[in-house]
Amino acid sequence: MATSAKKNAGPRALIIIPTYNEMENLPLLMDKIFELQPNVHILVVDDNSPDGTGDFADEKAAADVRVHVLHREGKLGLGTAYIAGFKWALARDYPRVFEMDADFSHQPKYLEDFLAASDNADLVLGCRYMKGGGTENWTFMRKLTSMGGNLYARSILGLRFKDLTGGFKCFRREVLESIDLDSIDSVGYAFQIELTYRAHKAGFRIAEVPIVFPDRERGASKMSTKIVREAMVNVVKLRFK
Ligand SMILES: Nc1nc2c(ncn2[C@@H]2O[C@H](COP(=O)(O)OP(=O)(O)OP(=O)(O)O)[C@@H](O)[C@H]2O)c(=O)[nH]1
Ligand SMILES: [Mg+2]
Repeated sequence: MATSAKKNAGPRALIIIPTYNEMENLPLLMDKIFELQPNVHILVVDDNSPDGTGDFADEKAAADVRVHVLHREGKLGLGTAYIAGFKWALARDYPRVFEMDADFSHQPKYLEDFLAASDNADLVLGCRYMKGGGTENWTFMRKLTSMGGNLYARSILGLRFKDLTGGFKCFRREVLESIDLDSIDSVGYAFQIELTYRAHKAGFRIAEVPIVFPDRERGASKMSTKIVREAMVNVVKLRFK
């Protein structure tokens, strides 16, 4: 059948990678992704990285039709970078949309597991806190913050998913279409929690796949205590919205 053949010929997914100073990681990451998943597209959302990450992404895009770039004026935060990426994706034909960090904490080898799980789920979450998942090289404090944050969000929001703060996710486009993206105001971990909560509230099927999450080896972290505080406040706000 001509229509289904045409449908199958398109890319399997768009992978959105927000970047701020990821020159040490992005070239390696893109190569690895395409080595394992030649039939995906990548959208880099770069916030005018001083280290030239955006220029590198432009060069890649000029040479490879699978690569796309969104430039923003300055460091505007992870949440809004994803929202800009989601809108870009929805204006095109991608059946699935990934969120993925540039720093190899989200390992490309798991992409296939997400794609397989998304045959029977509308949203797939990469989960560190189930059999087969985990974290590597985390300090005790980091573990405590992450596990505590998850427990806190799960109990306040009444969700059964084990990893709500992770940012390695695969959405079917219908989920993103159903969410009023402009009404999301969280930026950090709260952004991840809010998207999953909204998908759950809207009745979408959510699955978790185990991932091992190594700490970043190259480049600098952009995580801050402000983001942890925002998550604590916004989870309560979400519950009563
Ligand atoms: N476009 C854009 N990307 C960002 C911004 N902040 C962070 N990122 C990117 O978002 C991803 C996650 O940021 P990280 O610094 O790794 O944050 P994290 O994973 O919570 O912290 P670490 O585990 O310490 O690395 C990376 O690809 C960053 O380059 C931002 O303001 N704008
Ligand atoms: Mg990271």
